[in-house]
Amino acid sequence: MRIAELRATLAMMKKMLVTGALGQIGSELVPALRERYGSEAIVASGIRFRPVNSVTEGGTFEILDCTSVDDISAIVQRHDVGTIYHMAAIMSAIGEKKPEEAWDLNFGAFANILKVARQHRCAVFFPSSIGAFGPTTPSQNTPQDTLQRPTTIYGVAKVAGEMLSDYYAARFGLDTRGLRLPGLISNVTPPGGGTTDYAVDIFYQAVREKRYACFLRAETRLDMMYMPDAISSITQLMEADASRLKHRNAFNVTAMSITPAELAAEIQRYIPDFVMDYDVDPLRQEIADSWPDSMDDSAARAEWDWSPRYDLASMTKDMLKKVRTKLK
Ligand code: AKB
Repeated sequence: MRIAELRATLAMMKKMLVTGALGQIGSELVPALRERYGSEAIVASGIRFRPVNSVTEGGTFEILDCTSVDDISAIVQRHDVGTIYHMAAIMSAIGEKKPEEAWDLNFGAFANILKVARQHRCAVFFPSSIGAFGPTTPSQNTPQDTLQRPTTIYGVAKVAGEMLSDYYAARFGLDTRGLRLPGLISNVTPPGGGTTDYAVDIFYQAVREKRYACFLRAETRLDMMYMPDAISSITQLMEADASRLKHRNAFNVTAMSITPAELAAEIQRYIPDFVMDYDVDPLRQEIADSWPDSMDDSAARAEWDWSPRYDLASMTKDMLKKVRTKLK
């Protein structure tokens, strides 16, 4: 076995820590990682409270406040962690209501993660976002490498996180990788305080009430992705051959570029009497208007073979099926 292969195997044997494991992505990432690598290989963590659910009961779960370097370091040492998936974050709309807190968590806690990762030579996954772009970014087919001057604290922290990740990779040889995720559509854990959350809420309201008041205007176009694709994109990137990666932080990834009106029309194919109203929230509309309409994800496709499975039609069909079962 060559030294590089031996190192890779040893790295694989170390554990994987997921922060923010009870959040929208974490609560689906943890079961997927347990399934893929074995539940003994995964350490899920969340701040402060421990509800009884599949994440807390299906394997190791630790209470972890990522604003403390010492606490992160203790868990990394105790469990012999080799990879950190840092999912703890405050979403864009909530971030505008408490910007200092959002900065401390979305950037400060991530800087702590990198510090600990450097000490213990951990690989790191960073979830950046379409929020890392701003009103001066080209909004159609947004290039991988382009102008990034976001106008939200969420976006400022994402750009800073992307840059600090690349700095640790270049300066300290750390294996940091990241994705610019679009709005995520899921049926396990509801999102909270995001600008793209309408694309989840609409399904619950369509099934329950056959009516939904959307907080974005009908024609607001944004990139979206179904959660199973988001989970695959994360594991695929982290397993990608490092020698093929020209970029690291962070890859544009998308699965569909849709408007509220288009999503409503797709839902009406299954629920013909579904009615969409619009009750626009000026804050979230302003944020959405500053984000791209559609990202170019060709770098991800070329460097690690990214390709989504779900489009608008297949995502809508599956979401309605799962939400109907859940609400029965
Ligand atoms: C949000 O709307 O804040 C998030 C995101 C696109 O990063 N879902």
